[in-house]
Amino acid sequence: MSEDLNSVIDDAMKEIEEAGDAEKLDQARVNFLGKKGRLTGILKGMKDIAPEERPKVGERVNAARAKIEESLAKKKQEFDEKMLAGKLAAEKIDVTLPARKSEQGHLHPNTVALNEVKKFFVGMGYQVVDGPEIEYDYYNFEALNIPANHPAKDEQDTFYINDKLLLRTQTSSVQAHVMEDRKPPIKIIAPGRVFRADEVDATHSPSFHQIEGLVIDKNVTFADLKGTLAEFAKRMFGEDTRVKFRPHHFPFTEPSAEMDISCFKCGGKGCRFCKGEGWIEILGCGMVHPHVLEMRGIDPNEYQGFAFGIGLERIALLKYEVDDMRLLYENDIRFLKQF
Ligand code: 2NL
Repeated sequence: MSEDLNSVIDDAMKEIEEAGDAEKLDQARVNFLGKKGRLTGILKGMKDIAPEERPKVGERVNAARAKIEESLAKKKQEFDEKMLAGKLAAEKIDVTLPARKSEQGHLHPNTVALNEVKKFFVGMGYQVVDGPEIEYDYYNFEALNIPANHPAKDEQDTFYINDKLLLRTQTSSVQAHVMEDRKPPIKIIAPGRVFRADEVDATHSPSFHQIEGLVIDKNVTFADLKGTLAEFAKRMFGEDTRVKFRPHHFPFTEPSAEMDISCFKCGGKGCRFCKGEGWIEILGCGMVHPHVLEMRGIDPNEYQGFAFGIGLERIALLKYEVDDMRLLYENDIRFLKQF
């Protein structure tokens, strides 16, 4: 009997030691401690042992069971530790690796150009003002001295919502509000989206952006307008940029002009970019019409003003030498990324 028990322990130790994985280890447990296991067999054989021997044998069998259980537990822990180590190794993160870059968005060329324009005018002491895109007919046209029979008012050119409301065709409407709400001195720019019933082509879109400027104070002259816009042109297109003012007509300014800049590609000699002209038109401007001031309750004998309107897309296209406005609206990231 004692021989038998010792050999069971030895066999158990050997089998546990040699178990290569958790499954084999469990098999060893079943082989020795399971219902039909060898140790269980010995326990079952206790009934054949003399009663006075039983406590002693029982004690030895229990000790054997404890030894086998301990050995099983130890081996199991070894497996658990090995498995954890393997898992940790597999999930290891190298925190010293460079981060994977995520695809970043990009400022639209319009936004880049607008930021630059804003920076210039804010630096000159202008305030940036905002206003509604849906506007009263009155503020978009009449307040700006655009008479009822003016061609710009035609339904062909303007998106009307009803008799009184429309989508603003220029941001002067914002300035008309400001002149009503505030007393001079006024020094503002009004950037924003405007709408015209135009067909889409390389230079037209039913929705585009304008930046209009307005200065009203005592003793404001055309020289102030010229100096301001010449400086603006230099900042936007380079220090060597020269400007030229050509007489023009706008209902809301008198006198009115269009401003050209010397071609920044050829310096004025004439090239493909300026279509051989040497000059590129960039904005419209003028002295605020006395009638416009009067309508807003500003005395034209006391105050004068100058105003200008710049097409933002035009500036962006020129700056980035893009020849088709449609590219600005397609939101093709391959195009936008270049700026
Ligand atoms: C253009 C012409 C211009 C103005 C806009 C203006 C605004 C007020 C009073 C007087 Cl409140 N004038 N704005 C003046 C001259 C020209 O824009 O061709 N823009 C692209």
